Amino acid sequence: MKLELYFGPGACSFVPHFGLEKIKAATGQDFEARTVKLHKGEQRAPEYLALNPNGQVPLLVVDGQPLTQIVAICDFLDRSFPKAGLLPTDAWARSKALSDLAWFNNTVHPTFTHFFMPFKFADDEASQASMKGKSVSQYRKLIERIQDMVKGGTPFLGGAEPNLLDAYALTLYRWGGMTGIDPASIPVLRDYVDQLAKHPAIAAALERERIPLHTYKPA
Ligand SMILES: N[C@@H](CCC(=O)N[C@@H](CS)C(=O)NCC(=O)O)C(=O)O
Repeated sequence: MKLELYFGPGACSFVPHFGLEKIKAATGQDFEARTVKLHKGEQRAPEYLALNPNGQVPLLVVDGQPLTQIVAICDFLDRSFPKAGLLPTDAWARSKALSDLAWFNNTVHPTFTHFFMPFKFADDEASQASMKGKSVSQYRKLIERIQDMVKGGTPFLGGAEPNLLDAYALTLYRWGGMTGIDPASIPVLRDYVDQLAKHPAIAAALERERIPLHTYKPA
């Protein structure tokens, strides 16, 4: 199978990126990683839009066929490579994990988007500033809920080994630093992320994307 992942460094595409690294380690199935420079607008280039009309990452091209949306990509990777341990195998536990993955994707993630790209939602500066302020406080509450989820992990959301949920939690933690969330105020999540970063598949994806784990800069 030929797998090509289009990713933006530090973006939500980190989730399938981790998944593909874990698949490679578990099965030997390789993938090609193609960088999309989001800050340069490469996601809006005609050739890219032909593959993904949403103009976003991630995009997984499987034997020439494009697949978009994190939840669908994760489901495909897990079903195709069950030995990689990307999601639980038990039907109920798998659906619960997909439920959390969907919540990360359709609630936590868009809250950050309102902070990071307010211009997508309003034209005037006052509305954008107001939206950014509101989304920061909302995002903190959501990150605290993720910290609560992590408290129940053993030691990861995926159990003894990190799974796709852990890769998304790490991504959302990194974004939290950009919104001004001091890691010292979420010590359980910070320590969990530090542990997570030691896992070979997480470490490999962080290295290829050349991104720091902690993004918080005191004002
Ligand atoms: N629901 C989409 C969300 C994808 C998304 O928001 N991607 C962001 C990066 S995290 C992106 O490509 N943004 C660039 C843009 O919108 O111009 C998915 O699951 O794939």
